[in-house]
Amino acid sequence: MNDLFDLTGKIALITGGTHGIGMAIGMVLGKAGAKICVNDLHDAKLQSCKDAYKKEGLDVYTLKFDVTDEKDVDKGISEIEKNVGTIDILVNNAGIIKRVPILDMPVADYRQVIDVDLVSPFIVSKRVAPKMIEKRSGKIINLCSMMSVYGRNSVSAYAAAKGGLKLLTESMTCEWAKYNIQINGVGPGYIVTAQTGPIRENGHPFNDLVMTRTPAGRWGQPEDVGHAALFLASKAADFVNGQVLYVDGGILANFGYVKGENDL
Ligand code: NAP
Ligand code: GCO
Repeated sequence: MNDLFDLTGKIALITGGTHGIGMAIGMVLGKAGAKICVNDLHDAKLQSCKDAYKKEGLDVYTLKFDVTDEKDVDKGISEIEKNVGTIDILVNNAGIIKRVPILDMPVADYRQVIDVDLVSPFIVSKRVAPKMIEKRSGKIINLCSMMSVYGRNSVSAYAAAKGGLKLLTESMTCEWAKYNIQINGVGPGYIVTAQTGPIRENGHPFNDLVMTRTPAGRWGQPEDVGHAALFLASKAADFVNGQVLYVDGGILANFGYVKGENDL
């Protein structure tokens, strides 16, 4: 049974994985036996990521490249192929959010979010997939969101990107599933990371909303998402194609539930 989740011999790239959800996914896959590679934009973050892995008794190959820059991605992935090997598991995790109402949002900011959250999974997957096709084996996991299916005020670019990413996941599946590549999304709910720092502060109305509307009654932890990613990266998911697995404590399943108000 445990063999189903054993990733020994597999090489995984987690984009933007130096902290938060990406780091948790990398550590979970690393503990399952995979060799983990992580990229980011900043040397200091790559170094602190290395230290964190070491503390857990794990090894990580880190390198700097920008996922929105096709040439940089090509150079970075060539370096991984040369020094580590070909990528078996790609986790398109790098992402940004800008919480600005539409009327106040400069077009350049809108474009930047689309570039990181929607264009970069296209760039990185397009670079990695040919070797997976050759090997007739591979897993691609795209970090989607509840905003892949719902809008919310002030996050228009993010929602447009994550909605698009869900459909890019489906389109990749249509083109590549026949090569035994499984492409799926994981859709975190509200998770404790730097990205949600500003809306988690005590007394912030959004914190109250998450706490009262999430049936599980808590924010998610990055490891919650890591465990779902392990399933999608494993043999156990070899016939799971083009899905988004939501890891949200039930908030998407919930219509109008407010803790205390309609508990029977
Ligand atoms: P995070 O803590 O902000 O981490 C995002 C990572 O992406 C950072 O390491 C960041 O690097 C990296 N990154 C951004 N732009 C990049 C670029 N151009 N090239 C390379 N790396 C880049 O976010 P998180 O909360 O862990 O989220 C991870 C993913 O899950 C994102 O796609 C996010 O949208 C998604 N998600 C998060 C939540 C949540 O509640 N937290 C919910 C749903 C979906 P730097 O730190 O160096 O800038
Ligand atoms: C927000 C949040 C979300 C989450 C997540 C939800 O402002 O609504 O930051 O966008 O990060 O993507 O699934």
